Amino acid sequence: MQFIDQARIAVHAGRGGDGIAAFRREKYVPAGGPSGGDGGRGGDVVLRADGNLQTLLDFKYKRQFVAPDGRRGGPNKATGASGDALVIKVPCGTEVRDARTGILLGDLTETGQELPVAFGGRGGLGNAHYLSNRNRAPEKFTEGRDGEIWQLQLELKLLAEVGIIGLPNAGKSTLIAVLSAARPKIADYPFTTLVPNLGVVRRPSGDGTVFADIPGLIAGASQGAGLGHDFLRHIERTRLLVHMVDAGSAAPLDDYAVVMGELEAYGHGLDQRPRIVVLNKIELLDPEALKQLQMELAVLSGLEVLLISAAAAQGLEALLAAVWQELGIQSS
Ligand SMILES: Nc1nc2c(ncn2[C@@H]2O[C@H](COP(=O)(O)OP(=O)(O)OP(=O)(O)O)[C@@H](O)[C@H]2O)c(=O)[nH]1
Ligand SMILES: [Mg+2]
Repeated sequence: MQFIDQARIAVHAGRGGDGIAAFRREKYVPAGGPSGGDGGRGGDVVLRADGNLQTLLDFKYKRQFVAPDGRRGGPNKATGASGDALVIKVPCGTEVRDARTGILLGDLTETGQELPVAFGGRGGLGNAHYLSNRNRAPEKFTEGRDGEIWQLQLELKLLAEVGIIGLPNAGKSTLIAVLSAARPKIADYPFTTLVPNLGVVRRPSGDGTVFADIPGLIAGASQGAGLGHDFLRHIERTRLLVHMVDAGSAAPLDDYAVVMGELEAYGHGLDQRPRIVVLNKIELLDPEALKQLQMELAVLSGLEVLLISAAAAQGLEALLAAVWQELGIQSS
């Protein structure tokens, strides 16, 4: 399932260092010649694809990137140090456009691939450059040039890694709303969600993982009933499913079985996909009944059953810890 993550950033390459005017002063040399060195180049700004990043989340917080300036020239024709290139890491698959014209500047697909996006200014020339037969003692030098400044539009087609599935009204949209910045419609009737909602959930490490809230599955979905097939196709590309069961439903175990039946009927290995089973709306049951239900569902699913209340934001830390563990992402 794809969804576009976007960010707009400004990149400033470094300014070139100024050239200087200086003259040699040496013992026994009567008239020292011009010896002012050139300024160093300003640092470039370079984007580099990094396979450890999944989203453009970090660019929501930092949008300005400034590479260091070149240093001034020195005496004795010493050239100033160049500014180091500023390397900005982006996820693989990031498309880079000039924000003003929309022109595609590059597409960073492979880890390590680089795209220079702003060139540092040239250093100025020191007066040593202006020595001529007519002028044996030039005072002239030039200033460094400004580095380039660009506004860039970054775009990334996100793949949902985690799919939230369950019957209509289980609370899937409520969960993605409480975990991410996504604001899907939530309502007390089935089929509120008609197209998948995606949300970026921050990992312990700071980057994000994309969760998808899939429209409710019902019996016959694998044959196209309800919102049907299309959504099962979306789930195919996720790495992990969070299977959500409404604890307040009349028959939660049947609800679970219906969804599993549809995953099996659809095929493509969906029923083998790593899964986390979650009972939602736990505050609707008294503790005894809840414990009983949790045990029965664990037996039926053969998996540990986590307890949450999406609406009351309960049990979410344990759920996320389980998600990171399943995805092989280090917690802290
Ligand atoms: N009591 C209680 N109600 C909840 C909880 N989570 C969600 N709900 C309610 O359950 C109803 C359905 O929630 P949604 O998030 O829209 O459910 P959904 O699974 O996305 O439903 P569809 O989009 O129709 O498939 C809403 O009225 C929510 O407020 C919870 O933890 N406790
Ligand atoms: Mg929904």
